[in-house]
Amino acid sequence: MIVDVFGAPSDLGANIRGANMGPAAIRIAGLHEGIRRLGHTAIDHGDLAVDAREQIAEEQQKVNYLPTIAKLCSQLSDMFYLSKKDGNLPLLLGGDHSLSIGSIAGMGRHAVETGKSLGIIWVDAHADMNTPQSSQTQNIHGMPLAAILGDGHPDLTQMQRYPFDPKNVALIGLRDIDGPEKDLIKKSGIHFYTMREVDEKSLFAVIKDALGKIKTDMLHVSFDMDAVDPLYAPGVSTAVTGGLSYREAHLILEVLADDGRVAGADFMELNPIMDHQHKTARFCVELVQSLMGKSIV
Ligand SMILES: [Mn+2]
Repeated sequence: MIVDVFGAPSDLGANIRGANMGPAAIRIAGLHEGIRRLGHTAIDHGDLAVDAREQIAEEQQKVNYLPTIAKLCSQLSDMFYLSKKDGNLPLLLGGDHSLSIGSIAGMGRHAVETGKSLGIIWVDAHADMNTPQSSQTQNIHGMPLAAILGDGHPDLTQMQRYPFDPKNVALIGLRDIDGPEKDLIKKSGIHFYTMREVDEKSLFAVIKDALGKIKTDMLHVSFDMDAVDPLYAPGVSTAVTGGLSYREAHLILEVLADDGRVAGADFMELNPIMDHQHKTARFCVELVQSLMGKSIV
């Protein structure tokens, strides 16, 4: 398998800074060796060119950097689309989670052109289902899943060519949801699994349930590092206690690898400023390896 690696060094979707350094930290933690050790080929396409926040602050602060985020997402959409056209596995290194609007738009474009169906497994402590109407902060990294499903800033929703069926979308790891967002999730028709479900039924039961319900040809996995408990992944912008354990995080990706339908992936929100001695970046590389077929024996 050929893995196309794309770095998106932007934290413009968040108000806490630092996720823009995520791609570098993941590479330094040994991403490429990790992929190659599994027998795959890693081709690094480098980082998107992202303006410094200070360069664009004055004109774009008021609109939460929407024009720049939309431009980056549209570039990522092209990159993911072309990677799929080559028959490869595109892998996005974040960067804040707003950038998944772009990677998934590219996956959707590929799905439309090839007539294949596409589902999403979104692993996250948060729902990322806010809309410009519901959001208290207006941070765009709180809105990507809603935008992907068609509700959000037109600059972000218009690039989605694939009409996602909410029944083909699963959110796993939830434990921190804004008040108005609760209603949006319930009304959306997506499958969602909170940490309570993970505790009650086991992570294995939860991911198997989601994969049983989502019967699409392809899956895109969007993994927010904050889904993992801060004990194992302290290097994120918005840490929430009570998350996935070390093994639960691996297991979800191991089961996805066995499933065989994963066609694209994002690993998002790694914030090296918050990290302890590179721990979260190294864990991120381990998780990428699990998704790419690394097994214990
Ligand atoms: Mn997220």
